[in-house]
Amino acid sequence: MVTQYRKPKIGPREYNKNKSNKMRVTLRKLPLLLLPSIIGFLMIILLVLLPTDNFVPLTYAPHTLPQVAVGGPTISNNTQLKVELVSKGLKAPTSMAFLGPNDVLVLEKNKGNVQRIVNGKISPQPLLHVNVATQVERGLLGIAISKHTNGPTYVFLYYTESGGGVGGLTGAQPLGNKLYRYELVNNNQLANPKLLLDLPAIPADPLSIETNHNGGKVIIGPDGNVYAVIGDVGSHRGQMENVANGPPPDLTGGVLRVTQDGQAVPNSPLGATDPLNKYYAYGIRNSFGIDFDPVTGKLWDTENGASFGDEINLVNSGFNSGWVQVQGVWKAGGSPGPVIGADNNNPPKNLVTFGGKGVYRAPALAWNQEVAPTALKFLNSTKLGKQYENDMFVGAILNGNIYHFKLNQQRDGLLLGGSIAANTNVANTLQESQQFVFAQGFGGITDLQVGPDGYLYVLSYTDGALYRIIPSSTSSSGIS
Ligand SMILES: [Ca+2]
Repeated sequence: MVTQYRKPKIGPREYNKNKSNKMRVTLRKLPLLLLPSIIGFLMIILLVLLPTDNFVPLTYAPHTLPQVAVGGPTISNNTQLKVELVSKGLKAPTSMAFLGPNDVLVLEKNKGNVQRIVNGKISPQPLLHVNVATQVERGLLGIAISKHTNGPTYVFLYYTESGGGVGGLTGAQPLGNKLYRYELVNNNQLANPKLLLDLPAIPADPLSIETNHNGGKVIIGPDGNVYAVIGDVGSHRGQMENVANGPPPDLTGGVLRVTQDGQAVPNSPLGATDPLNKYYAYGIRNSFGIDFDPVTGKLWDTENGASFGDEINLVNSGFNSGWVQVQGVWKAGGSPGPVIGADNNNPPKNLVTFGGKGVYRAPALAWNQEVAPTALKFLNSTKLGKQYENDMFVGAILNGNIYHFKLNQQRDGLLLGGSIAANTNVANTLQESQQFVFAQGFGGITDLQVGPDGYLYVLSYTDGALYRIIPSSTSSSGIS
């Protein structure tokens, strides 16, 4: 995904198409000196036209996103499996978490609603509404659930809390990216919000139009702690982004970890001072996907580069992904620089290491051409066939694909083979990663989860739909 707006891509597809011809004719007649201000004005107009509560944006990130395939999404190379629609009618869904069998909570990015879908039907009233800032990647973004036997059921929500407007140029700045813990009360209400993390939501330059890189995925670790990922939040450039003489740790650019009460976890990898003690990993430009390997208990993430350098990473405790100095395996910049980040034994120079505690690791897979990976999920189930058990599935927002990867025997890397493995785990072309496409045709993917039924659930963004992947032999559940 891009660091700065790419003007031709930020508006809805129709808007760009209608405007482009007229713009070309008009612009030719104008003095070149006026161009910057005209372009600036057009960007403001486009921003004003961006997400509102009544409009499903095609711009989760500043890109044009895919529509669902005609005839629906399909499985690529396995006739034993099929895609089934579970529910539709969601607006810009971002994340989901299961309360129980056929009972799932889904977040709507711009409406700020926590919707509950029971047996395929969206409940008449949302379980909760929160006021969110909505521009570009801001919104209601992440959810995780933790049930306690004979105790409370906690629902953790990550969202960009509104400051009274949609933020940025069209209203008040957001109050922050917030991680709250709610309690499910009487099985029909989210109550008793407790603020666990109060994170930046305003760009490094408050007047900047960058409202991206808010991260937002939340997960409960095998240790019972809460993990949340946040990006550089509109180009913050501090120590957590590997700028040694930049601002001190500011809760941007990393995977954060706290207890379910919001406290730092003892023996944190990078240091004991607050807020460094809330970091589990850092050097992350932006991420829309984290999950724990059910076999090793280790964390993995997806990360988004700009126009190049999307990544899948094993995230050890103290992991440094290398941003802002390296993205993918390349020196970061407007285009791929020299390869400086492909060798774990020879990491990029001049990274911030916090006295050697932070450790760079090369991506398990880096894409040269962007797919914008989002959700990452290990299928801890045999319901789709023994051959997929505990394998990694990764969704993408730009092409609506689900990629399927097998891990190596040590489960610290991916079995990539061929030209990718030979080239330091880099897919230089999209064709090279095509062999890993497991399913396609979704309207951009924002989340993948394994249901209590052991099937793989897929949240599709532009068509506002929830699908699941089931054996072809399974009769339709009648859910729609
Ligand atoms: Ca990296």
